[in-house]
Amino acid sequence: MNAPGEPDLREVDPEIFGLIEAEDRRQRDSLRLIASENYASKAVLQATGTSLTNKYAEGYPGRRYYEGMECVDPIETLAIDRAKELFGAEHANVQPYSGSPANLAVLLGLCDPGDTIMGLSLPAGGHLTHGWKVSATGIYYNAVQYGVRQSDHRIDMDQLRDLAREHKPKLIWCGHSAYPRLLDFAAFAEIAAEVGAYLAADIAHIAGLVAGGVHPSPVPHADAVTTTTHKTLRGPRGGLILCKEAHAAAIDKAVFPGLQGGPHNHSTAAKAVAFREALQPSFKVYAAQIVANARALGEALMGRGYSLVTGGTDNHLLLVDLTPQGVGARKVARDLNRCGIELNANSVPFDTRSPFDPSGLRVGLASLTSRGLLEKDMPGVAEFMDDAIQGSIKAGKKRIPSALAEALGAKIREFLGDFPAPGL
Ligand code: DSN
Repeated sequence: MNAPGEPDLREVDPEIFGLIEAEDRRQRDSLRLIASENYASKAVLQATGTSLTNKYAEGYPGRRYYEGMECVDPIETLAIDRAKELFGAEHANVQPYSGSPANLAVLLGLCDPGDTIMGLSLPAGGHLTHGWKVSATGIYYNAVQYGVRQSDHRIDMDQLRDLAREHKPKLIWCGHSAYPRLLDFAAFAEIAAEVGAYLAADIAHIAGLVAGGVHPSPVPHADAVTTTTHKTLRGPRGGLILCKEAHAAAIDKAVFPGLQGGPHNHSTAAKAVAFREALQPSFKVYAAQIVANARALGEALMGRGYSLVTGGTDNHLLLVDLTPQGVGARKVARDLNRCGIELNANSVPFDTRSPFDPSGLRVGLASLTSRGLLEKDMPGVAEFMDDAIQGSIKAGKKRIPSALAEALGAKIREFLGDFPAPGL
């Protein structure tokens, strides 16, 4: 595909080439437990690195502002058709650059600035774009936040109903970035209908589980559904909006020209590939395995004395609460990274620590499941985590000792040797 004699990346920019190679190695050698990440397949990565990046395509298939759409139009149409088939949706917009622009587009399409919206608060496991005060969604809209119950850390549907009756929102968000239980979309829809609000579901974290049939789908219940395509869904970095046909024109207009310019066609192609992969029967097995692995890791960690928010999980993630250990999670997460265990510190519900050094560790199983790990492998993962957490706690304010971090890192590399990293 190169012009004759055209040098490749290694020659043009050895510095960037070297850093990309190092990142490949890091992803191969680490226990990747960040709940919002995954390994995209080789086919998805191949579609991403193509000539499609050179092409502008403002507009929608058949209605563009540029010429030369012979290939881009069918690519976007395939992505749309596959997204609709995968989720059983009436309409799909595959152009959002990621999840945050997708959420903003829903607000732009269905609400007016200043309207009241509701969402699960960030400390309770919600997302910035569901109306948190520092996000545009909390600045340009009157955001009311609901939470989880103190008693069991499950979403407080009674509080949601009371707040909805009091504030009469134009739109209610359901969805999360750190909540380990199933969402009852029908119950959300009932409350939204009672107060005349739109229901928008952000399934960024669980889209792969919904597509794989192991989490209920919001599509029959919600006016609009947004997702990223790169988490449990295993696609490229990107976003997607599904909606009822009645909202299709408003949503499309909000994405373009409301918020975005030309779609990223290389990402659209890679989304189409990922949707095709997710339509295969093997994806159902994969999605079920993610949940089985998360449950097995949760059991193994609880067996080692760790406390989990809500006492377990129904989805791909666990929130380990380090409050009983009396330590902040930030330093522990950094020490784990030094050992080759990659996760993030996260607030737990009613956290008494600051969001910069919260009490929780968020742990997701999509990436390890993509490498082929099964329930039987989870006690080993728990042991690595426990050794690193205990080493970090013992080191107090100091870094975990290098000798321990290196020894654990070597054991983890050997352990992962049996599980090839897709795409790399
Ligand atoms: N940043 C993503 C996450 O980690 O959950 C959500 O946007």
